[in-house]
Amino acid sequence: MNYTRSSALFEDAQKVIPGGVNSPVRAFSAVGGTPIFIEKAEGAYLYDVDGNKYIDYINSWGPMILGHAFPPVVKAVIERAKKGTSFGTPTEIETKIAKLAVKMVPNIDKIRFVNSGTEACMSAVRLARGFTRKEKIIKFAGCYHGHSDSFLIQAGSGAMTFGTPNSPGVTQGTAKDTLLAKYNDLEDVRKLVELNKNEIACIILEPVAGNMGCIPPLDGFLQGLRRLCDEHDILLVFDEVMTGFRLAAGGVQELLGVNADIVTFGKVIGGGLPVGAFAAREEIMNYLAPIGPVYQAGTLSGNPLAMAAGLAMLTELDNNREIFKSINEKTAYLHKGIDRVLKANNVAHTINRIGSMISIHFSEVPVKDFETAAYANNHNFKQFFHGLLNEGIYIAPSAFETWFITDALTYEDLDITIAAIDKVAANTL
Ligand code: KE4
Repeated sequence: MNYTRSSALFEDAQKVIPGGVNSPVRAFSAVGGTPIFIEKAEGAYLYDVDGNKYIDYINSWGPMILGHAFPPVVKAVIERAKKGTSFGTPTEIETKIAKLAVKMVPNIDKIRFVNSGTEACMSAVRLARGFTRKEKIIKFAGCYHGHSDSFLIQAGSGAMTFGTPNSPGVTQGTAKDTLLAKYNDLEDVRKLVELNKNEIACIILEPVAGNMGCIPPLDGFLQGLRRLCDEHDILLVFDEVMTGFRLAAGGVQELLGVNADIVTFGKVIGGGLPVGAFAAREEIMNYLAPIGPVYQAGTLSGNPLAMAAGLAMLTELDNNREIFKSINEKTAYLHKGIDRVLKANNVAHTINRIGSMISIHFSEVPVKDFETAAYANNHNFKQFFHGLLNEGIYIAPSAFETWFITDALTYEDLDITIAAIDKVAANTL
């Protein structure tokens, strides 16, 4: 592959944008090499500035579940743009997408739109704290909820149960109110709850983790958290930014039958434009300004242009529920093929999959939390990433990400991908 123009553009970008990127993971720091600059995308394919074509397994980190430049979304955006993009006033289209989301997702009465998953999760935690009048939160090592200060926390050392900042700029004052638990370890959560009686506002988690690679909850884990929250008057917050409108029309609450108190969304809900949202039963959502005391706001929140993209996307998913079956079957087919060729090449690996989320870990240890995810062979992953890139297969440039499957993929694309993995495994792993 020739990356000449991408390299020149990267050089140029770094003069005026930190690291040449507007989000760190895009800089390929975890895998090395020069990030590719994309010129355009359509369906399941990316086309970079050097004219290389890729089968895309990132899909803008999840939103393009129906493929890039999905015609109904493009049409909606073009039509809407002609009427003006944002007025800072209420518009009917916000009510339309809100009603559709409330119809599709179980156990929510009201929804508030924001502009990113980070904003959705940050607002959800503030709402939980305001509603319960308690200050501490529990999150899980390896779960990512965006870059709000309360989430950029790592486990405290030794006996400390509270977290410490994992980024400069996050204060100890903030970190002390975030407790870190081990994903899929109910006992660990129970201990933290007992140690911080009547102080915990919420437990926030990715109900299916996607930021440690894909890690489904062990049987009983979500149900156990639900019980714990009910026993201790703690709100359960499902961060469905990645899983929402992907693992089912109603997300993980529908798929696994466990109800959260607050649910956050992003990615798919915006159809590729910047949209996040958080939702809950009326009693909780009515705590939000202007009718309640918890303040939350945004200049472009619910702007008609982004709402038009999101409404077109959700309408398609709501009217064609067979999409979820189709995308899950394609992911299962891919899983089977990758497992076959990695085994044939004697490559130690584990594949985690649920619905259309899948990740490959170069380790034979079952990956069920951050520690076991971190145990995998990262050297192999780097080789694997670049080998596939060279074959025109674009996967996430980090072993701690999930592959995002789009229904625009054909079975021929999947066979090409499996054959490329076979070739890379034979030659470089
Ligand atoms: P954004 O603020 O990036 O829209 O959403 C934050 C977020 C919240 N919750 C979950 C479960 C998420 O996965 C994310 C963002 N996901 C990453 C990819 N794993 C976005 C990619 C990036 O940071 O550039």
